[in-house]
Amino acid sequence: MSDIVLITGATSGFGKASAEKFASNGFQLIITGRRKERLDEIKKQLEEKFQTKVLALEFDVQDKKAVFNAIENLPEEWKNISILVNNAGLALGRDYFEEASMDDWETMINTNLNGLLYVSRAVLPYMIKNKKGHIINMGSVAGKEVYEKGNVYCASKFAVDAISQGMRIDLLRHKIKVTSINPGAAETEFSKVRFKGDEGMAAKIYEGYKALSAEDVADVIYYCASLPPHLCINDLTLSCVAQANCYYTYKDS
Ligand code: NDP
Ligand code: 8X3
Repeated sequence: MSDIVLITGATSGFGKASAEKFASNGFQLIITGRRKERLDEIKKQLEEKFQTKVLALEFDVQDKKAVFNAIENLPEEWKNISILVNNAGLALGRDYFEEASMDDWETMINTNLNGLLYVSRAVLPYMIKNKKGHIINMGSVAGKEVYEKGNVYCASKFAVDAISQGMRIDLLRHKIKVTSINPGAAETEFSKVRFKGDEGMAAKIYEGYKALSAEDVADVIYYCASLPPHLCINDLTLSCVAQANCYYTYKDS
């Protein structure tokens, strides 16, 4: 039987590209997201292209009940999840602290932090039972350095960093690997979501340099997931060659 990987936020960006990468390497996939039509389309494409099995689960990671309902009631043959990619997440707005929307703050905390906690807790019993598992959390360079107007998005990713460290310690006795992956700027739907559909503002973020692609990040996720059982990349930061950190990106004028 093939290994099963569960990827949250598989309707776009890193999650979608990772689904393709794992499917092309013979994994069975559980893909999740809120946009059902996209999930169904991706499931169909992956099954046709890679002759693998794909289960699509539609839920909002902020909704604790929905998360547990979906994962606890998986069909028996889908319960042996060996890899969890906690990828679903977003930034909303890029505003000074005193001007930012508190609703946006709550959505980021509820998605990037609480969502990751709920999905992890729901999946972990299967991994603990099998004494085998790998949790890959999507952090960010924004979880390593705080930039102007990044306030709560950065805080949510610093929290992912802390939770990854905590999980790694507490799950040692179950032989479960925990990896935190921290990409720099990558051209996905991320900025379109952050700027609430303003395509012009989103495009500006990636002007004058070649940002990471979703496929670049998926390759790194897959690399971390495909190492020998005794070897774990705990924490990995990557960026395009034009970006040194959150503050320095070399752009063509
Ligand atoms: P995209 O916007 O392209 O994809 C985000 C994914 O998350 C979508 O599939 C979306 O699915 C899902 N998602 C968002 N909110 C929820 C929710 N409440 N419940 C379930 N699913 C949700 O962005 P990226 O691929 O770029 O981002 C993926 C992760 O990587 C995020 O955690 C982001 O913070 C992080 N990141 C992104 C970087 C970048 O520059 N792009 C750099 C560093 C980290 P749907 O809308 O269907 O629910
Ligand atoms: C996304 C990267 O630099 O826009 O996490 O915060 S950044």
